[in-house]
Amino acid sequence: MTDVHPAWLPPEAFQAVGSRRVLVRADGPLAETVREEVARAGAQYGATNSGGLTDEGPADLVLTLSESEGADGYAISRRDGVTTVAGGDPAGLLYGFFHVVRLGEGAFEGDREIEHHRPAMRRRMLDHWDNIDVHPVMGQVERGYSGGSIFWEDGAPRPGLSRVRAYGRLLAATGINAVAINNVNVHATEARLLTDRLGEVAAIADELRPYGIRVHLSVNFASPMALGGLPTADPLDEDVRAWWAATTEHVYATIPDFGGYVVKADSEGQPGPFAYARTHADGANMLAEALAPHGGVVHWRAFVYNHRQDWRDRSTDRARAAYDHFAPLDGRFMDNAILQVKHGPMDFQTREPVSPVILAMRRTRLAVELQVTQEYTGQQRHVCYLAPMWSEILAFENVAGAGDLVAVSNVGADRFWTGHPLAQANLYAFGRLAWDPALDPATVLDEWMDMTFIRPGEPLRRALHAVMDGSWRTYERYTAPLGVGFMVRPGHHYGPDVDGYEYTPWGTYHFADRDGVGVDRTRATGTGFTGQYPQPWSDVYESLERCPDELLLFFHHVPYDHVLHSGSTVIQHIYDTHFAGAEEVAEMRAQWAKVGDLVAPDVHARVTELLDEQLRCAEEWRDQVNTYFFRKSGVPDERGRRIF
Ligand code: GCW
Repeated sequence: MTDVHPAWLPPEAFQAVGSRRVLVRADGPLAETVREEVARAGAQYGATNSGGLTDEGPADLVLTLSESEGADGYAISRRDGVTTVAGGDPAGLLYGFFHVVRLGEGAFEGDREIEHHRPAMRRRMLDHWDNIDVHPVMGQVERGYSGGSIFWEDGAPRPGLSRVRAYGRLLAATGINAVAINNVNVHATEARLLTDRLGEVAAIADELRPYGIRVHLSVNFASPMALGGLPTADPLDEDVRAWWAATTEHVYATIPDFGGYVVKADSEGQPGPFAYARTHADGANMLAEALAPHGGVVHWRAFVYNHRQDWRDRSTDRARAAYDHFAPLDGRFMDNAILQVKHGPMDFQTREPVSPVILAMRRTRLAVELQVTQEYTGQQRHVCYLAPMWSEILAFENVAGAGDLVAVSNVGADRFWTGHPLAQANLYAFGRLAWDPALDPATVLDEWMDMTFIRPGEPLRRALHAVMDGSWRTYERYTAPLGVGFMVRPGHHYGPDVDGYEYTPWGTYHFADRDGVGVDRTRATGTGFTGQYPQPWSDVYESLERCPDELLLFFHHVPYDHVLHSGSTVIQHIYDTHFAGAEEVAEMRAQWAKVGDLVAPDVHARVTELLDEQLRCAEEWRDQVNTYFFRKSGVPDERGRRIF
């Protein structure tokens, strides 16, 4: 435990609070947590006669309750030398406390007009794709790049679950209030977390509860058969419904504040309602009904598509699948059934349009799903600060109005939590943007570095911004061009392989030939996917003239000499961005090399090593993509750079 990196909560982050007199006027478990936090900080930094908790005034910081602030909300103000945090409820008190921590000394200076803070999303949730067992292909954490699970080791809960509470604390400091602890691909061992291994879930819930985090569980749709011995999992079968009701009741008897279920059904081989000719509303509502009496919710994933497609069949378009399945069901889901939709229509690519499902389901509760784990964005070997991408997504139409924001966690048993130390910023930023989607990514990065690097001086601050601010766009430049996606090595998805998925059953094609590249998803001549968008997007994406450059090849198949809005041809754009992307990584590496004296040696060494790998990999991407398109098109680089 002592060896684990403190991420954004090093002891120094508590210096300002720890050296003040603090009065906590509230009761209950979360108020107790705040008291413990204050006491811990006070023990470290309190002046002998004034630090830490005080039972009655005078105090420098008063934490109290005020219902008018609403669930999870708080107000912060300062006058006459007293900073006041008023939480709408005990959770709000906790979030208000961490706000004070973020402000540091700033929380105790001058006067402060009252500010009200309320989360935009009611549920701010991380999904772990953790398994108990180590899966032969996927490892223990599916798409995990930070070592094993923080929950399980050697087939059993980790001794003492010691990192789980620290994890909850880190998450609470960003505003996260829900965690699903196991993989949505629910294998045989993990399915039993619902029944005879429920005690393990309860133990994890006990660790997270003090930080206001509810535990959710991924369940297998076929559980009534696999665990209950029933002959069917048909959602309309009475015995199946009774099994779910009884099983769920037992879950709540064990974990009264259990959050609910997460379900991946009829998706990449997972069982689901289609086997019984039932709809996904039937499936989701069955679980919603079992959960409703206990106040739980089901997150039902919309990631349903044909993963055994024939690449020769040009009429099937994977991007269309979720909308085709779910849009007709709008209005048919129960209130506690939340449709969880990946942010894009494909699969967490570096650049995708917002999924039309999110725009279409006006009568269904929605969760938008992001991927903090960097499956397609460099697997935590590359610096790729994702907040700029998420803010673009959240700023689009009604996305920020979804009630829930969910993301696949990037955390594991690694001592830096996230493999790449700088990937901690993605976890931090996810929580902050779920709280307030309008936050500026660079400001969030400042918050993160102020705590993590203890208010760094200008040189380090500038270097971190130089390395991180533009890293998502840099990554985009050296990987698949203009929104076409994939081009990754099949299976593990790291590094380039332009045709790796071209003739596979996965529905992920770029259709490059000697004349051009891109997927025609227009209504006029293509798959008709553009028709799933409301206006104006339906026409914007349909039109070759109006479609944004960065999504051009997602929506259109164009000749290599097609001229972009930028003035460049598609082929020259491919060359230019790939040379630029690799050069930018070299520059990031140079920036980082300069701050060796300003960062803890272990952090500096790990990041340096990873930047070397990022540069190697970016050059490999550059050379494979450029060579591929040069060979296909025969068009030379205008600037005569080396293409192989
Ligand atoms: O991105 C894909 C991943 C799978 C994952 C799936 C999903 C958990 O490659 O590993 O399975 O998405 O989101 O269900």
